[in-house]
Amino acid sequence: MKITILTLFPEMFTPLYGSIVGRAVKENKLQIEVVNIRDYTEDKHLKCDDYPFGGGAGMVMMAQPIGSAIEAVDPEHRARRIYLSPKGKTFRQDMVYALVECEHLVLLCGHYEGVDQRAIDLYIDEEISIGDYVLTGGELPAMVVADCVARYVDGVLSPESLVQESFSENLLEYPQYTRPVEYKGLTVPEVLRSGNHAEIDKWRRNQALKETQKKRPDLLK
Ligand code: 4G3
Repeated sequence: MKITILTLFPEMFTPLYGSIVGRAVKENKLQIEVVNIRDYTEDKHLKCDDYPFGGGAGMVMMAQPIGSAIEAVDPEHRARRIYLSPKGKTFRQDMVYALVECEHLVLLCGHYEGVDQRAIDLYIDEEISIGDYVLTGGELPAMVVADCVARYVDGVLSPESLVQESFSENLLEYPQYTRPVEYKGLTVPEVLRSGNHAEIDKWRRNQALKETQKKRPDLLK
């Protein structure tokens, strides 16, 4: 799978090469291509944004550099082209399962007050928001989407952890403990040290249900 990120701030993506995503890239399980939109401007001063028609605060990213960048990275429109924006459909785990089936994802990061609508109308398949808040740019949302998708690329996570995750679908996680058995007077629940795996599974499922009922009752409806 290949993920192309289009941005005016390519240096913001260096952290992506650390950790688990970076390992997948090194092992050639995942390709990540970060492209500077500015490299595609036809403006002699390399300008990529301009004042909004109709007036108002802030700047709008121009359609031309974005259009040329997308035509360069996905000339035959084989990729799923996604724009990260506060107006998008709220990102959820079920969307990750669909996106991981795509051979090529193009993630467009907007800045300023957004992007000329014609770039979206002409080039974008889907608008995604990672949640109901506004950031200075779409870079952090693009990293969130790339990280979520990378976890499902073959060989990035162990099959066991993904199976575990699908079993506990739509429930919050049960509490986890590691050594020592006692820390500041708090002890690890006896059942987890019993070696009785049927009882352990039962306890965990019950904890997950209780946790969900308390913190996210909406998930049980
Ligand atoms: C477009 C995405 C982009 C219009 C982008 C601001 C939050 C999200 C931007 C606009 C973003 C999100 C850049 N902020 N919730 N900022 O996914 O007004």
